[in-house]
Amino acid sequence: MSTEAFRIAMEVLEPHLSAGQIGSTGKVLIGTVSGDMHNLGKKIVIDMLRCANFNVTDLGEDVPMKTFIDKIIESKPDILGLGCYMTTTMPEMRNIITELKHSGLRDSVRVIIGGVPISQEFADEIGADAWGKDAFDAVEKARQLVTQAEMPDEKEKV
Ligand code: B12
Repeated sequence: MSTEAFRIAMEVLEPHLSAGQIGSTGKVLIGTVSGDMHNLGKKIVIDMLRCANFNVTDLGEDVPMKTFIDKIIESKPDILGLGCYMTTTMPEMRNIITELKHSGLRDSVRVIIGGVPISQEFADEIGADAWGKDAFDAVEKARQLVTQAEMPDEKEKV
């Protein structure tokens, strides 16, 4: 219920929050991994990213790995956001990062992950670039990832 209240408020606020902002902070492709239908947390993250002037494309829920790969090739995002909300769907995040490497795409996109069972430890384990603890943290980390991509010499873990 609180997520729905947040979203209804954001529909009113968003046009005002982004008014006057020029250009985009960065392009984000985001989705909930295959087998997982949860989306409330992801929606909050998307709203907050949009308020921070990120151009966000939401691929939805239960997104097949192939769709993530095809959309990365098609739209060349700066950041790939993966949401996962059950321990049973966590392995899919590792599969996607492995597939990015096999497809030669890993260096072209920064990967940020989040969701109830996700931790910094898990992000490190599967080779993600960042973990977003909550929506505020997600925006902060996304900003840092875009800055890193623009200044690769300054790359350090976020
Ligand atoms: C609401 C809910 C549902 C709703 C989902 C509605 C919706 N539209 O999403 C419904 C009722 C449909 C549902 C269904 C199921 N659920 Co459910 N669900 C929950 C519940 C109660 C809350 C999740 C939630 O929305 N939290 C609120 C949001 C705002 O928080 P959040 O997701 O953590 O998001 C924040 C951060 O994680 C972060 N974040 C989130 N996404 C992202 C993404 C990125 C990229 C980044 C950087 C950050 C980030 O920022 C967000 C905002 O601060 C949790 C229990 C819990 N307390 O977490 C169980 C829970 C996740 N569900 C669970 C289960 C088992 C199921 C079902 C399988 C139940 C069933 N037997 O059918 C199905 C799933 C079906 C499927 N294939 O997906 C289990 C998972 C257990 C596990 N193995 O890990 C949980 C943990 C409950 C439990 N304790 O058993 N569920």
